[in-house]
Amino acid sequence: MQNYYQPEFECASQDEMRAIQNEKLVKQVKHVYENVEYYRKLMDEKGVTPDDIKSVDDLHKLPFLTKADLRDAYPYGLLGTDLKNCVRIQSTSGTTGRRVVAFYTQKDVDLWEDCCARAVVAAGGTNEDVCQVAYGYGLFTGGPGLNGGSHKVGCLTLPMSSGNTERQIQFMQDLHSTILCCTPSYAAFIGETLKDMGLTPDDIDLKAGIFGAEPWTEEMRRDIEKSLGIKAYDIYGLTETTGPGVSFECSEQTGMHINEDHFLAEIIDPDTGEVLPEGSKGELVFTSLDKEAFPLLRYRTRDICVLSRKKCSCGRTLIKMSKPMGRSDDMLIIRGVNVFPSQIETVLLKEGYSVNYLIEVDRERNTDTLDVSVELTPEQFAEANDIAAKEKALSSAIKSMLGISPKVHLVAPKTLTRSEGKAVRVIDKRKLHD
Ligand code: DLL
Repeated sequence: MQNYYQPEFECASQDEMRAIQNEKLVKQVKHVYENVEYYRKLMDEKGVTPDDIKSVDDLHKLPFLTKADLRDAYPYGLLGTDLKNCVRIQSTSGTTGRRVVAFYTQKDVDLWEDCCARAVVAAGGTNEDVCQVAYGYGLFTGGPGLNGGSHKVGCLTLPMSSGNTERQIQFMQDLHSTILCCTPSYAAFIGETLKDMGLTPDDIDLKAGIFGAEPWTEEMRRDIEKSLGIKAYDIYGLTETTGPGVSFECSEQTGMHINEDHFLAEIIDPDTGEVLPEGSKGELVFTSLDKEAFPLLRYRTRDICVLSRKKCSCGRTLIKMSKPMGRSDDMLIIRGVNVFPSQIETVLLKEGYSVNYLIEVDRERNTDTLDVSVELTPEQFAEANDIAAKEKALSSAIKSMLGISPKVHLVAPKTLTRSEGKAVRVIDKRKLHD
């Protein structure tokens, strides 16, 4: 039987949803125009006024916001309300040189937690569950977001934060956790540690995981599901639009339902900005329909994916987005070929290797080099013979996927650094030289 947290929105007819969106959009554009000088200027430059926006059909008339705008307006330039009405900030780690600081009113926090609660219920959560939140707490949105969602559903919430993996497993056993929330790379590490501790999935009570904040492949999903004995659900979001819960997966596991009563989604051509029809692959753009404190309109995420309104067996009518393949700025161009790290991950897991890998790109004598280090499992290591032949075979499997040959290094177990949050699996040394 399917359960919903807010069926009136999650299962609304398309006409009902459109009416909600139209009404909210008109109000939100006025709110932004009146309160956010930075965006008002962009609208004025484009010659658009709030009166031009009468429904979702007029959305395309509004200007885009980009990460560069966020940098320009940092920290208060995109605030939509008085600072005294704000109760919280969250922020990104800023590892790629950008730091996003997002502001929330109490209402914003409340709606954000509702979005996360929808995800918890879609993963089978009820007030009988014990939900272990092992996303980082603090400025990162993962911990606070899922914590709030889990509370709203009435789960017993374990605010573990990430790290201290053996203790995570001990708590999991002692308190009979049934749902785990963390990044997929940390889930894989927890699965590996469980095994190292001489335990199996039968020794824990987990039934579901809610994993997101980074790209992960279907192959990785299957690995995690096996190592923890669970069903693994994807969850997506970004600090700019609140955090996790912009979209979430249901039992069908064929893409994530976007909470489109709060976030209006478009797909555009990243080069021209042209809005593309449903089913086309392109850059995801979000307009937040309710946010008071940080109300971004037509925000370009740089995430590449596809939208679909195909009927879903779970009964939800919310539009779905495919797993993002990675951000357009994560794409590597190696010897002129476009490479997404997820393509390499797919090959590695298909060939029976682990998710512990590192991609290094460099430039030698004006030619790009691609090195892929892959950790062997203890079993593979114990029976390892003819490593050179195995490296060659893996290199040609990657070549047939990408069209370019990497240098593959099969390395001993536990030699690559494990991740407790978002995994760093790519080092582009070319950027360091520039
Ligand atoms: O990662 C929010 C979040 C926390 C989502 C916990 C899910 C779970 P940021 O740190 O601002 O926010 O990073 C946002 O991470 O633009 C995507 O590129 C990537 N991302 C997030 N979720 C997924 C996912 C959080 N499920 C950026 N699959 C986004 C692929 C994801 N990429």
